Amino acid sequence: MSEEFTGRASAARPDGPSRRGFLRGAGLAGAGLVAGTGAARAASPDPLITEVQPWAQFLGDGVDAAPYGKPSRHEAHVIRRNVEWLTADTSSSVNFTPIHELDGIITPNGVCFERHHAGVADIAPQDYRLMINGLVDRELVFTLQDLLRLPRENHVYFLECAANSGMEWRGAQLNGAQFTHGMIHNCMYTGVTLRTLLNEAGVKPEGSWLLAEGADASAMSRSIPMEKALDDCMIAFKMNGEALRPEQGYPVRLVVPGWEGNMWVKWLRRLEVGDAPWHHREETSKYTDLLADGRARRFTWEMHAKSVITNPSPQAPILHGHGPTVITGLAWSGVGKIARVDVSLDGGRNWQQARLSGPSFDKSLHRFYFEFDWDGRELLLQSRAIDDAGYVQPTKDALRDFRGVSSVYHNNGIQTWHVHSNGEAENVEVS
Ligand SMILES: Nc1nc2c(c(=O)[nH]1)N[C@H]1C(S)=C(S)[C@@H](COP(=O)(O)O)O[C@H]1N2
Ligand SMILES: [Mo]
Repeated sequence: MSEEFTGRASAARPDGPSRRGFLRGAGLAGAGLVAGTGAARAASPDPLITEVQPWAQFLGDGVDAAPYGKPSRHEAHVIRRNVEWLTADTSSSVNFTPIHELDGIITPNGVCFERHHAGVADIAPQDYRLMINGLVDRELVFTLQDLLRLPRENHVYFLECAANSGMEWRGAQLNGAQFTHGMIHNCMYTGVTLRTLLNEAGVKPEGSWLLAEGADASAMSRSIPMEKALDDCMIAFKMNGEALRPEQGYPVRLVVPGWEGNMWVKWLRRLEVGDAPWHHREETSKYTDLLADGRARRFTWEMHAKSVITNPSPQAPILHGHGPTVITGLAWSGVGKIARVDVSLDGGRNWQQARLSGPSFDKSLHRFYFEFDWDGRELLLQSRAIDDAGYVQPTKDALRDFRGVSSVYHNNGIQTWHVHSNGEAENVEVS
């Protein structure tokens, strides 16, 4: 067996690396660098380097300790959180993704925000059925096994609740990116396109709308235009490689790329083809946008380009003091890809282009970084997303001019964090 697997038992070796030896090594490595960022400190005596630590003196957990792994116990604060006063009851409520603790573009399954209207339905895979009826040549019922016989696709998409940032319409309210922007997650979905499914049933020529219905007590019936259904919608049974979580609609949910979250029907049980949008139920008809003049917009399905700086932010202050500092955040558009993200340190007066890193998929989160040397100055941090259709994320005031402040939904205005000289950040607005 290799040293790698047997080395632990002799970890408390008396001949461990001496401090002198280690520092010499560090010096050599340092000499190879042309110019550092200045992010590291100069080597100096530190027991965490020079002393053998407990985790190297004893054997750790074996391979049977965690058959399904969990994050390090030191990451126990990285959890979904809800806002108690927001809803009367947790089964018709929402919690928020801890976006200020994540990086890259994929949301880990255990922290994908949840939005339920009647709690989580518990469905055994053998009891799962999906029916297709209405204006079709053949009304069909699929079991999960039936669905697994159809050609599959993989796609990474964000799901944003239309109410994300909805509490911010009248002014800065919730102090944390998790709460202002955390009704979003981004997963790789494995499933079958609606095109494939509907072809099995054969849509009649007059079939122009699709009603999607969930198996939970809320049913969450949603009307989707056939054009969208046949374009890029899919049913998914896997997220990020594993079965959907119960919270996300196990065993099957609808994926409606780029469109507001409420259409992504979970615990999907029926697709009915019709020739008009269905009458929306009372409790769901509130998915409209009230305009400044009192009229309402309906069927505002697309999620427009938006971004937020996740670090620093109120729950994630700058802890390392002055010097090299990484600003990072997320940008997305329900229309396509993100072409560019700009960052402002002074409340939108001056903008500099941020660096996108990681895969750039259609209707997916994009990760951006902006590195700079912080001198301790107070900052008014903002980010501005521009998508590949040329749409520029608006300021909150520009949105209000058009939409008023009576809306709850579709607030994609530019977020401002006021970073104080001690590194703490606060949700504010600038005009
Ligand atoms: N069956 C069913 N589907 C549903 C809901 C629901 O309550 N029941 N909530 C919708 C809403 S409003 C949103 S924003 C998304 C949330 O998906 P998530 O829980 O995976 O975050 O699911 C949608 N699909
Ligand atoms: Mo939602």
